[in-house]
Amino acid sequence: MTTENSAQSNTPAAKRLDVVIVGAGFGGMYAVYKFRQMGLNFQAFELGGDVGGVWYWNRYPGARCDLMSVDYSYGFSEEIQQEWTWSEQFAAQPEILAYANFVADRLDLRKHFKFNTRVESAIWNEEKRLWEVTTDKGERFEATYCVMATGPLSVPKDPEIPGIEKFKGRLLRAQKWPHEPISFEGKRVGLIGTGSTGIQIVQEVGRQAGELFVFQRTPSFTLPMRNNKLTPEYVAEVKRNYKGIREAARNSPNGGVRPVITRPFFSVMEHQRKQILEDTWNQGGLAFLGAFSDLMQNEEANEAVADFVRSKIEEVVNDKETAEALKPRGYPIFARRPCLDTEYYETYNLPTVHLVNCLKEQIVEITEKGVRTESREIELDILIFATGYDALTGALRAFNVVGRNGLKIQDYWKEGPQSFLGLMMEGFPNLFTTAGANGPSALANLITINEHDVDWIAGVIEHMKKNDLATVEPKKSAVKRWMDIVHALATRTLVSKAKTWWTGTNVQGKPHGLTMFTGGFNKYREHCTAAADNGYVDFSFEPREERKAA
Ligand code: N01
Repeated sequence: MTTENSAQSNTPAAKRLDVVIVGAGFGGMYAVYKFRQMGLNFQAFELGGDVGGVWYWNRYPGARCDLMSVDYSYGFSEEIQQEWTWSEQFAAQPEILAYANFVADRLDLRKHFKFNTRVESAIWNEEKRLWEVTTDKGERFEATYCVMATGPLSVPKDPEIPGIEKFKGRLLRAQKWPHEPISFEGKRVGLIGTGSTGIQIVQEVGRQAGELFVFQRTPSFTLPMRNNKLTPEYVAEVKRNYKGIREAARNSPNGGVRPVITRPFFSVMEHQRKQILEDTWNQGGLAFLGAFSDLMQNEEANEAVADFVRSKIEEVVNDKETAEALKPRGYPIFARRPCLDTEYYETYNLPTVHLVNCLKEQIVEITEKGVRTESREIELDILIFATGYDALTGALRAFNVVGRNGLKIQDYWKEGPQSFLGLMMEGFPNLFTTAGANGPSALANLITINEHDVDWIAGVIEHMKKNDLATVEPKKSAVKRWMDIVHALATRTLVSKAKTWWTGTNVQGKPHGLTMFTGGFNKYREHCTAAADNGYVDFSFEPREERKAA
């Protein structure tokens, strides 16, 4: 199908499509593949210059995924998983981006994307029962369906510190890192932010820079990654067993293969607890996170584990004051996303690496020369922001998404994101989100979630085609029921007790609260499967015929 509309004016004619897809991360790429298999007429858009999503943008030194590479990869294609070989247990950004490119080439996906293109608005046209989509290139599209594969972490957030524009040195943002190599040699470098991103930068740049000043407000808990190269024997074994590995991932709470421990903390004796913590700490990776079953419910157990990690910091960091400042306190361990590091704490033993404890010495402003705190001005050649994202809701709220009766997404989400299953919203017919704000989202493997969500969306589209249906949207009652589940589960976990992007507290003026589904990916999948298997009773559909007759 091609053009119609406005032949005479300057406004370009809208191209008619079945589906518009926004985003070329792992969700958008798989959507393109899936919809092409289904024979749909679609167009995909991406603001970046190529595929990869967050891995396209986040090229900062040390960027690495802390899910195992064999898990953090597509399961839908036997060819892809047999042909691609991971080199490390935890892959670094260049390898993950190379993987995204490999998939795009192998499946010939790139031709379906318009890159360097921002979708500016998606507005529901009630009369035509279509989404009207415009881009910053002045193009217009009309699509039956919209799939927003915009990702939970795609809108970077600068710190709320005055004077950023005054800085005369080089300002770098981790989430929009330049494509050319940056030399830190002999430079005075400042870094603001000590979440997963900041931690990865410290351990890398700390070893390169003339001097590194780490401006830390809230210390994070971080665990040893103990990364290793994958041997050919291990790779061969994995490739033989991918079918089982993917099946296990789809049935696991985190969407990856990790043993699920049922042992509560206080069910074993104190010396055994200590031994288990030591063993899992030495094992590395996410083993420590899964040492006991009740760490996110039992505050006393959580505090004991937090104490164990604090004792490890003390063992490693030579300077007592620095060690003390690095010890996280005042929130449960794992309530901020745990990081996996490689000699992060050891970096602070270098004479050139300095921790600036912003809880004692607040940042006042950014100046021409560097950063001014309450007690001094620190002169810098390079200043890096690793200050996180307007996460989960930021991407959709950043453009003009307008549903039925002029309902804006910003208004619908005024009190926080709401949806049915994180996939669809009442009042926004035929619009889907992948890895949405009310699904397991950032709490599980995002590739597993994205594949699942695209498959589920494809199921709805097939159902509508088969039954000659024009629109779908969840019923108000279904949205309410889902959000009740999400909120009830949120009260049972200690995750709600920290100020993080998970709870929206990192962005001024954003509604606070844990809106992700904390019941685990496997349970989420059960809910989604049931919503389809029960004949989509939680959705309202409009038949194609009815409107024709009216
Ligand atoms: O962002 P964050 P991130 N003055 O929001 C600080 C994924 N990820 O980019 O907590 C001083 O966690 C802020 O301090 P505070 C992963 O899901 C994965 O690091 O507000 N500091 C905090 O320390 C992760 O959770 C991987 O007190 C200021 C930091 O900036 C998510 O991305 C790697 C400040 C922001 O931390 C986001 O992580 C990297 C100010 N004015 C990222 N404003 C892996 O897979 C903010 N901060 C390994």
